[in-house]
Amino acid sequence: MKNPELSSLTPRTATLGQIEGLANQSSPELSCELFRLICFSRAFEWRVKAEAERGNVNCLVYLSLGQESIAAGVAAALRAQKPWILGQHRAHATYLSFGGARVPLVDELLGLPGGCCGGMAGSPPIHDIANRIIGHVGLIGDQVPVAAGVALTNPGDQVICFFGDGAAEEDYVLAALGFAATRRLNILFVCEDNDLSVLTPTSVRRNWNIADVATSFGLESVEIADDPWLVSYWADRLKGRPALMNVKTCREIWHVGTGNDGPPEWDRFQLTRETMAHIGLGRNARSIEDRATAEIEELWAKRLQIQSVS
Ligand SMILES: Cc1ncc(C[n+]2csc(CCOP(=O)(O)OP(=O)(O)O)c2C)c(N)n1
Repeated sequence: MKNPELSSLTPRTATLGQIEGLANQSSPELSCELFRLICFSRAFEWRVKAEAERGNVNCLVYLSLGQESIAAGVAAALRAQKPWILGQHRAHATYLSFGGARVPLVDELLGLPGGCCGGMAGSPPIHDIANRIIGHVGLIGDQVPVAAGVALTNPGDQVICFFGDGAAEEDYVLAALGFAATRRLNILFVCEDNDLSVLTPTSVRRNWNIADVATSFGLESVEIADDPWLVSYWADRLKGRPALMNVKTCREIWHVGTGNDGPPEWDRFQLTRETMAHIGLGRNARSIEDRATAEIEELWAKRLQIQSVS
């Protein structure tokens, strides 16, 4: 039972941690890159949804639609450093934003042998070791202690570990945060806080805040909304040391599968489009959207052809 008086959970708003004028002060290159990564992930996800509904994708599908601005923001800030990436089970946007090979991802979802898990696993354990993207294994939050191991054995490399607000409650996740703080591991932990563990809201599950816990361990921590400019700003500032970002976001699609229960609390994509127009990049944004749609069409058409003859 929720007892609001005892709860230190931060209220969910689309403007949490907002920095006035941030998008305006960002370079047009950064803004267009953020928007490009977001549009590519979204076009990919809508295609997965369509192909699942047509019966061409039959595996377990976890969509990150609505949450893709987080991966985009972190990737735009840190991808050039060639970080190690540990994603959660809902990681298409993470995989794509950090340059995971596209064809093996599509093949995985289509059940083709060229898939990154031989076409046998679906969304959860997608990985691309050549690009330092390590797959999730199945226990929620299992990637967090693995991230600590990767950081311990690769000193000097940046490690970025994504996990959900539900995973944040696992004992091994909390232990790994403490270990990272103690050993000063170079890990940026990113909690993709969509407020839901399957269907249960955070306020029913706990009264504590993961950013407070991380701070108490000695990690630098922030709590923000999923504005891509803000995510990018903080990812850049928190790199190179043990740190945590708790990013409030909205899942547009069911926990698993492709249905939805109505509009999300806020529509980050529409807000991002509006910001692009506001900072004078509306025309660029439209052509980025069109290009993403065309790229996805080309990518999927070829693989679907192969699936149909195999
Ligand atoms: C240790 C463990 N407990 C339970 C599950 C079942 N399970 C799979 S996903 C999930 C919810 C995860 O929520 P969260 O970490 O917030 O990520 P989200 O799905 O919201 O992105 C649960 C409980 C599991 N896979 N592993």
